[in-house]
Formats: sequence, structure tokens, C-alpha cells
Amino acid sequence: MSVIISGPTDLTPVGERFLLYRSPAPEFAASFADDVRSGLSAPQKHLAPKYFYDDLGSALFEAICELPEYYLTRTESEILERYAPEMIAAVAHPLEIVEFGSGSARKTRLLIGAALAAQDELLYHPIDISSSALHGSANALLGEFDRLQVTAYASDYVEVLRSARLRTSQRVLALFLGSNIGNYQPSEAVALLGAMSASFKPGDALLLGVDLKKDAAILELAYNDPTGVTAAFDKNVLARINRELGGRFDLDGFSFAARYDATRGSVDSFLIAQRGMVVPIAALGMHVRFATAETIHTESSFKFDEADLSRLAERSGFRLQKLWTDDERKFAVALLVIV
Ligand code: AVJ
Repeated sequence: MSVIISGPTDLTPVGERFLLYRSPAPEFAASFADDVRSGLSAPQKHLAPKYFYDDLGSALFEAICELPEYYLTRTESEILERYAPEMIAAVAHPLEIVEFGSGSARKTRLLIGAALAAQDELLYHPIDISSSALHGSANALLGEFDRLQVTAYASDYVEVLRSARLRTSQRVLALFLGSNIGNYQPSEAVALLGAMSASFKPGDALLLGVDLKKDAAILELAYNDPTGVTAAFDKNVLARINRELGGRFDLDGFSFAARYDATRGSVDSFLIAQRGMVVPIAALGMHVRFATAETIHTESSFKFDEADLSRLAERSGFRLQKLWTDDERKFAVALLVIV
């Protein structure tokens, strides 16, 4: 198998079986400042969850995945362990795998193993904002699978979809795992999946990992963990504002709470000011005023049922073909096929 790439300047051949594209993305730093300014000026203050994930935030998220209350990661792994060969068999071969937000790619090896049991070689395209995560995961996977080739993209995945750098030639199985789709408002989720379906061919497929709607107490406990790891994860965005934008947030002046809104179908996370405060942010030349108990909305984590999934699929150019779940129906991996 060979990949032909015509003269990109941002391409690093890391090894014989590993190519890395790096998006310059200078606009990312600028957008953090702009988004903090507009988010903290709004009547309902808000900050976007994508800013949780600097090195510390990513480490805190890994810790969340180990919490007994946070069943999502563990349950998705169980489903993949059990059904990866069935998932691979549901798509025509030979296939290539594209993964949006690959992270450590720890769960992906199950699908890669199943694909390599069904075909001679495999091209894997992981996309992640963190190039160190891409190096780490590619090295581990290439060491484990000798018939694997990796073309990685260190970038925002929307940007990769837009840039047309992602070149696939065979049947595509795209992966968007870990309930990451849950961070998008319903209309944004349709737009993102729509961009995915528009980038691939009819018959190509997407495996989408989603957390299922369930009892509010279980959902809320998964986010309000008693150890306080999730609170630290959320407060890290304030710490980032302090570090990167010269902010003066007192992290102890905020508490954290998450609650399930069954009407919207989302767990909404908030940082709550414990007293009235005025917080200067030097790089933005602004002072942010907080009343006692005023909140900053930091994240929505949407939950789905089968009807939600078929509606989402249908609106974004896919058809819901199959749903694999655990025995307790806590989590699901859905196969959406491009129509
Ligand atoms: C990575 C977006 C799937 O919403 O469940 C975990 C992030 N936030 N605990 C989620 C998160 C708080 C997570 N996702």
C-alpha cells in the first residue's frame, strides 16, 4: 500500500510507516482570547469545553476516565472488545480508518486488530489537536501491528475536513468515539456530521460513540464525582486564563456543579462564583464582574436514545444502520452509513 502526497509543506515523514501533517493553526491562540472575551461578556457567561484540553487538562480527563462514577469510557471499551469484529464486518473491505479526536487511541487498537484480521494491510488516519498524542499513539500502534500504516493530522478536525488534505482511496470507516459528539448542540452536531458525510462517499460509514439517556442520578454522579477530579478539570480553564491571558481568577472562589436537564437531554456543567468578585484579565484589558452565585456554563454533555440517533443521522446525510450497546444499555456505538 502506498500513499501519494503532492507537495505539502507541512508534512513530516516520521518513519517508513508514519506520516504527520501539522496544521499551523495560529488562529487557535487568537480564538482562545476572543472566545474568553465574548464568553465572559455574555449575560449567561460561558467558556467552550475545547479549551479544557491543554496538557494538564488532558491529564485530568484521563483521570476522569478512571473514576468509578464515570462509566462512559469503560463501557465503550467493553462494547468494542465484544463487537469490534462485527463492526468491521458490517463495512465492505478493504477499508481505511479515519479517527476524529484519536487521543491515546487505546480503544482504536481493537478495531485496527479486527480490520487486520479481515484484510492484508490497513491505512489509519488519526486526527487530533495534540501532536504529542499522535506520536505516542502511532508509535504504540506501529509497534503492535506490522501491516499498519499511519497518516496523522495534528489539527482541529473541522479544519482537516475543510482543507481537503485528508485523502482516502478505499472504503472509509470513520470513528468518532467517546461521546465527543455530546459536546455539540444539536444543530452543531448536524453540521459536524454533515461535514463528515460530505467528505466521504456513499457507503462509507461512521462509528459514533454516544452516552445513552438514563436516570438523572446516575448521569449527575458521573460528572459530580466525589473525588473532585471533574471540578479540577473544569477549573483548569480558569487556570489557563490566568496562565495564558494574565487573568486573576481565584480558583477557590468557584465551586463546580453539573445537572441533567432531561428536556434538553444534556448534563450541563457550571462553575459557580462563591461571592461577588471582579476579576482582571490583563491580556484582554477587561475586568469581569461576578455576582454571588453567578455561573459560568462550561460544558454540555448531550445524551441520546435511538430516536435521537436516527434523527441526527438522517439530518446529516447518514442512515442509522446498527446500534451496539452494553447489557445495561448505558452506552452505545452506532454505525451510520452515508446515503
Ligand atoms: C469527552 C466530552 C465525552 O462530556 O462526558 C467528562 C468530557 N466532562 N467529565 C463528557 C467530560 C466532564 C466528556 N467528553
